Amino acid sequence: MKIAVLGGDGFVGWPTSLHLSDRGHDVHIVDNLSRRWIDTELGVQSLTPMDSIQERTRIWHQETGRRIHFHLIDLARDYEVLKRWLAEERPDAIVHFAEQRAAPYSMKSDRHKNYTVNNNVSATHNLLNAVVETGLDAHLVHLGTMGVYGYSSVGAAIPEGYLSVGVETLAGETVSQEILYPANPGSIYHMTKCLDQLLFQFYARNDGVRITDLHQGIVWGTHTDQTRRHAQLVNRFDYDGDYGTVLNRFLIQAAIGYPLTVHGTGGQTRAFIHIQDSVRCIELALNNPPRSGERVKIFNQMTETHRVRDLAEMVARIAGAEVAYLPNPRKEAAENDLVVDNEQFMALGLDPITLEAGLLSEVIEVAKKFAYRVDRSRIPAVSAWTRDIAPTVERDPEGRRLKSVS
Ligand code: NAD
Ligand code: USQ
Repeated sequence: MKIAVLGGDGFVGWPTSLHLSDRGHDVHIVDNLSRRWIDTELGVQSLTPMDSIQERTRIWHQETGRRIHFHLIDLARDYEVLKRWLAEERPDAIVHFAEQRAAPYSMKSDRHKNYTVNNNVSATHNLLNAVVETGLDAHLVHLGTMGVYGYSSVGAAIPEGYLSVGVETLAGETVSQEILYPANPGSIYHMTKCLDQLLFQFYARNDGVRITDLHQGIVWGTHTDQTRRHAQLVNRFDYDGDYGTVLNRFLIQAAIGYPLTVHGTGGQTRAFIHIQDSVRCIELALNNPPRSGERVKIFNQMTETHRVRDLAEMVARIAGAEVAYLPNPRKEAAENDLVVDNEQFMALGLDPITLEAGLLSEVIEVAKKFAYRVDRSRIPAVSAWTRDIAPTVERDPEGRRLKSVS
């Protein structure tokens, strides 16, 4: 298949592009490199030294003989360029990663809220609009989030996208309907993914666009089979307070002897998936497209759930680290249970990689190798969800006073 990977320079997009290219697909990365600019804005860098996208694709060609093409397009702002590109290239499938994906970054200031909404919603709408306008019958696979549901399972497993409800009619009968599971976003970023869902619902029904939405949990790990092949194919690895996600942050913190930064009681339960499984799931989704006219196909892309404090304790045990319980910069439930249905990927043959000491240690080893690149002052999470919360998060676990960057 000819596959466009939008956002293919990012943490999940890069290993996905390599995996699909390795499987023999003709891969075209479209990216505006905004994530690299955000590193510059925040004064941080990936823990791993990342080469330019052109250099990365050159090394991939040198190692495998396969070509991955790169196209510099801003999906949110260059609608006409995107439309022309789709009309000329006519991909069979499109994988859409190209959004601002950090919840803390989206809550940093009014400017960051505006940027996240404008970038994410316009990128998704421009894409759908251009697919219809160019008459393309490409299967669109979007990376959504578990966060569209909120994180409470109210005593029942969270289903894959849709919920059966009984509606009482005027005649007193109960009619059953399937609706999108009620959206309950916890940040501006997560809210944009809820808005994306409505855009997908509309375009699937109105124009017959074939869409799969993957409601993904928190991705952990760094290497996949393909990124291991050459030092310059290494994946990006975020550790800072805005883009680093919880388990990867704990592993890096353990590697450099920084107390593990648990927010609040650590009673938050979240869904997780290893980066290798994430790329496998995307391939499975690409191989199982919906028909035109079918409703949006929704998968829960996660393999296990864990409580944050349990993860911290596990990492502390493996690596001999300390755990710091800190004021929570976010507005979120202090404790929650989470049970999630992921039957569809299991039925398609996913054999999950679950958390185990060996894999966690592998990530700690990568982190130790690049520990010299860590700026410890960028570890604390200082983007507060509200003005009331901000003053409570101004000290880091090492007791230093902090100032939020905006
Ligand atoms: P990332 O920030 O590393 O990658 C996103 C890529 O998209 C970047 O290369 C960026 O430059 C590009 N991009 C952003 N806006 C763009 C635009 N307007 N035009 C063109 N390119 C643009 O993020 P990631 O961690 O790889 O996540 C990829 C997707 O998966 C996101 O949509 C995210 O919401 C979703 N997701 C990620 C995780 C996770 O734990 N990382 C979990 C669940 C879902
Ligand atoms: N947390 C800590 N300590 C830290 C960092 C985070 O206790 O140092 C806590 C947070 O308060 C939160 C939980 O860990 O309760 C998860 O935070 P996170 O930053 O790992 O994940 P989140 O903000 O939800 O976002 C990430 C990705 C996002 C994706 C989402 C999937 O950045 O793109 O959509 O995971 S999910 O969480 O399932 O919605």
